Amino acid sequence: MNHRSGFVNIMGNPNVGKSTLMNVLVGEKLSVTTPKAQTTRHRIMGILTGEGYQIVYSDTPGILNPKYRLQSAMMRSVESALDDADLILYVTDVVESISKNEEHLNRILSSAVPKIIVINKIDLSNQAELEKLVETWSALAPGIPVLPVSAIKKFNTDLLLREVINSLPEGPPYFPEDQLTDRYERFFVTEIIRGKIFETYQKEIPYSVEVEIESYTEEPELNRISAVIYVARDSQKGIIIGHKGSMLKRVGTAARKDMEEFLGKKVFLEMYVRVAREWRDNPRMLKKFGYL
Ligand SMILES: Nc1nc2c(ncn2[C@@H]2O[C@H](COP(=O)(O)OP(=O)(O)O)[C@@H](O)[C@H]2O)c(=O)[nH]1
Ligand SMILES: [Mg+2]
Repeated sequence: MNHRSGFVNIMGNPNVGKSTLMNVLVGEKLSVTTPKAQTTRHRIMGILTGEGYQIVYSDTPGILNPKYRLQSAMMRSVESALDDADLILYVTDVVESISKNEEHLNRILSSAVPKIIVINKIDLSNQAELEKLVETWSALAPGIPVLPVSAIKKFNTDLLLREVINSLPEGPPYFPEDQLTDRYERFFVTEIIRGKIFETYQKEIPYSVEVEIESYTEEPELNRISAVIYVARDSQKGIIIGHKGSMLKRVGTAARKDMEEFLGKKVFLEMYVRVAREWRDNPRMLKKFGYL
């Protein structure tokens, strides 16, 4: 068989498990996954090269109706994912309502790009419920394959991989075979911190935070990383830091551990908190953070 390659964009509503699924399909933890919606803000590529194929996955932010300029920028990256795909994995799960964001769903379903509908989280369902759900999706999207999986339990994910390969056009690899992603270490380091912030703080806080790496020095024994946590309001600064710095310390320790695992190297991590008032609506700041 000839070599197959292509761009596979993972789309769907927030929190259905898009990032978890991409990490499983690629076999690396590239994309931050948390129980909270809207963790993923950028498009992130995950490249899987195997015998006779190369798949370039893109994990995208979940579909939403924008409230901030930040979210409009996130939605533009979703839109662009519709244009440049050889295959779309439309991810849904066993709990979300099919009619959620119906308009976007219809746009995706009616686009000319080949698609696979992936019903994730089947570990939370039972056989009878699942059969009904598969039937409903098959009726809604005639001719489009519907595949139930569990990203967390890695159930049916090998089958999904086969389906993806078979759906790709013939073509040469786009990236060197050892390349895993289009992003640099710095990006993953900021994402690790953002992920820990999502896990540590409640309510609006994680959504008000952006992380920037101020300096990144690679020394033989360790990487020295200095990061700034930006918040949108003065009052949020104290919350991030916590009593005598306790919260920030917790974030730092957890983030450093993950970084060391990811980089296979010791890390010295410093973090500062700064206020960038209402940055989510500030075009200059959005540009600085790479959204515009
Ligand atoms: N039970 C179950 N939970 C899952 C599965 N896949 C993802 N999740 C959880 O769903 C939540 C959202 O996952 P995430 O990948 O961040 O979703 P995204 O917003 O679509 O990227 C996280 O808490 C995941 O652990 C699955 O197969 N089964
Ligand atoms: Mg995500």
